[in-house]
Amino acid sequence: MGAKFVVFPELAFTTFFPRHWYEDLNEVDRRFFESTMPSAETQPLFEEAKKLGIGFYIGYAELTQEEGRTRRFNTAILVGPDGAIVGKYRKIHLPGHADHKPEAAFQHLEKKYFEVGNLGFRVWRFMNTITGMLICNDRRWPEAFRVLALQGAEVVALGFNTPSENLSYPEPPALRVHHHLIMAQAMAFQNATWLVETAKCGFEDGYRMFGHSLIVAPTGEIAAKSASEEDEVICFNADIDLAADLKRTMFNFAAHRRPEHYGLIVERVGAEVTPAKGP
Ligand code: CDV
Repeated sequence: MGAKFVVFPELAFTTFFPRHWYEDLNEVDRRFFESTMPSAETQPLFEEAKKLGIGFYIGYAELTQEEGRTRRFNTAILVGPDGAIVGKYRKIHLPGHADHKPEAAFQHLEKKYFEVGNLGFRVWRFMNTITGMLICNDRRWPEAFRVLALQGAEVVALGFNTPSENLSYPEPPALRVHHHLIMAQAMAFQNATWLVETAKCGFEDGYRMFGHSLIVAPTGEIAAKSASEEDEVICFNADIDLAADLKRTMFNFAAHRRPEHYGLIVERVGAEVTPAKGP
């Protein structure tokens, strides 16, 4: 297809293991976490990409010794076409729960297995673009995209794992896909960036993932979308400058943003009812 940059899903080397409860964290580390990147097992991917001159984004479970202790992150890296790791992002919005819910159809234990990422939302000069990284649930939070856009992001890469079934309450899979699509289109347009979102799809461990990998243009239009729940590659020849007019006019942040009125966004976490007094 002539692709120069490939985006793989979140936790691409393993099953989405947070759907399972494990008592023994040593077993989890052994089966699912990477303590070096690349490793003997992952090196062939780096070599093949280098041979083909392809840069890539890939997500994995990262085991690291930092600040004198073992730490676990849900991580993504940006790898240049020369095979060198250019950037690292550790997932900040961790959904789910930390406790065992044996009555549930499956678990979502990201809060048990991972710490909140400690590297912030950053962008890198990468393959003649300015590229930022996010992971899965981050795509539901406008703040994450805006922080990348304020650093000039032209491309946002994001891998995800979203089950077709809602763990918390019954919801038709089509509605879940609808939310995925409207979020992606809105985030790309409002931040005038290209957005590449890559899914796990079909049945993994017997659990269905809704797929719908996307490439969204800064116009908010879907440029490419997977069509099935089978393995697929989607490709688009993106004009990185497509957003230039949008960034000069409607979303000229320097001209139109009013951060003096946005303070609550960083001061307050949960919603509190605080009605205005007076007219
Ligand atoms: N891997 C994820 O972060 N998944 C979440 C949950 C809520 C399904 C998501 O936002 O898609």
